[in-house]
Amino acid sequence: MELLQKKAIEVLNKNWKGNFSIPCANLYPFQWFWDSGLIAIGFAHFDMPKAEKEIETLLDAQWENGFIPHIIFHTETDTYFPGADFHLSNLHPQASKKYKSTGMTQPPVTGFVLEELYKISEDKKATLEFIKRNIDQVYFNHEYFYHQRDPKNEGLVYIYHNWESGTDNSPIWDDIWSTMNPPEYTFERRDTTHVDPSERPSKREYDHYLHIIEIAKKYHYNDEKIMELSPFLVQDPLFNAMLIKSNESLIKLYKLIGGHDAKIKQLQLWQNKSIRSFNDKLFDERLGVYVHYDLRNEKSLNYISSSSFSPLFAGIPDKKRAESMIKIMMDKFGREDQYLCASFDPSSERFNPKKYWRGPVWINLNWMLYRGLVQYGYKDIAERVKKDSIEIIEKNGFYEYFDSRKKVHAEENAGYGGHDFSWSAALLIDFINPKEDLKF
Ligand code: 2M8
Repeated sequence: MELLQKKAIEVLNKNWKGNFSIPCANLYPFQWFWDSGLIAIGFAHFDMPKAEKEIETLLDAQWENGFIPHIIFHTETDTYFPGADFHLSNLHPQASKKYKSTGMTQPPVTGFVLEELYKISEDKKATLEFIKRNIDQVYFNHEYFYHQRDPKNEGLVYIYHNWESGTDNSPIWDDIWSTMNPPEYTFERRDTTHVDPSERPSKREYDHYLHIIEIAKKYHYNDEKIMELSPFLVQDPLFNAMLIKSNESLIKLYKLIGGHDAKIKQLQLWQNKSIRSFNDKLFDERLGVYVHYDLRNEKSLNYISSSSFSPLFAGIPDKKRAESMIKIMMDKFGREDQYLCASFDPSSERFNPKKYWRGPVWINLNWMLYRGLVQYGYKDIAERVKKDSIEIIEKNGFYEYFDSRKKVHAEENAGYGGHDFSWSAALLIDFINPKEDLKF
C-alpha cells in the first residue's frame, strides 16, 4: 500500500502546475472545477499548502455574480478542443477579467471539500483561518445557484449542458439528443488524438455539445435566456446532491467560525427545501432509485446510473429508502463478476463498460458511494467499494476510468481514458488514510 501511495503522490505532484492541478497531461491541460476540489482532498494528506492553493486559484476565477466556471484556461494551448477561443466567456458582462474560462459550471463540491480539508488537517487552527478567508466565496456560489438556476423556486437547480453534469457522455442524455437536430459542425477533435476514440463520445455527440454552447454564446451566457432557450435543461441528482452536501458543510463550518447567523439561517432554508423537493421529485418509485428530471421537456429520465446512488453521500434518503436503493444497487451493479460501481445500469442495452460515462467505474463516484454507505451503516458493502477501487488501480494504474467486468482485468489492461489521472490518485490517498468524522 505504501508503494501505491508513493505513486499517487508522484501523480499529483506531476500534475501540479504551480498554483493549480490539471486532471492529466495531454487530454485535459487546464484546471477543472470538480477535479480541483477532489484533488485538494488528496493533497491535504501530505501537502496542505498545495491543497489550499488549489482551492484559492479556483475561487480566484469566480465571476462577479458568484458563478464558478467548469474549466479555467490558465495557459494558451491548442491541444484541447473546445478551448478558450470557442467558449468566449468574456461575452458575459460579469465574467472574470483575470482568467479565460468556459461559461458553464460543474458539480459544486467546494463546500464539502473545505470540511474535508479541516478534517484531514493536523493544524486545525491554521486550516480554519484558511477556511475563514474563503468560505464566503463558496456561499456566494451557492447563492448564485439558488438565485439563477432554480426557476420554479423548488430548491433544485438545473444544469444546461451535459458538461455541467460531470457525467458527460451518460446514456441518459441520449433521450435529450433525440429531441435536437444540431448542424454538423466542422471542427478538429483533440481528445481522440490522445486516447482511443472507442472510449470517447462520437462526432455527432460533440455536435450536440457545441450547439448548446452556441445558443448560450448568442445570448452572452445570460442565465434567463439560457433557461428560456437551452434544449438541455436538467435537474441532475448528482449535481444537486453535491450542492446539498456542500450546504451542510457550510452550515457546520460557519457554526464553528461563529457569528454568521444570517447565512446559517439562509443555508438551512435552502437545505430544507432542497431535500424535500429532491425526495418528492427525483425519486422514481418504480425503479426504486433517484433519477434525472428533464425540465425542458417536463419529464423524468428513468434510468439507473451511479448518480442515482449519490444522494446517499448527502444523507438525502431516509433509512428505508436507502435500504431498498442499496439492494437494487447490489442486484444490478454488484454481481460477483462486476467491480462496483459501474457508472450506468449494466442490465441496460445502453450500457458500455469501455466508454466514457456509459458504464465504466469512476473513482470519484466510488469515493462518494463509499462515504454514503458508511454513513448509512452498510460497512461491508462500503468495504467492497473501497477494495474494488484500490484493486483496479493496483492492477492497471491511475487511469481515468476502468472496465467494470472483472474478467477483462484478468486478461488485459482495463484502465481507460487519461492516464496518471489526478482525482484517481487523490482519492486513493484518501481511501487508504481514513480520518475520523468530526463532531461539530
Ligand atoms: C471530462 O469532461 C471534459 C469536459 O468537461 C471532457 O470530456 O473534455 C468529465 O469526466 C468531467 O467530469 C471531468 O471533470 C473532466 C476532467 O477530468 O473530464
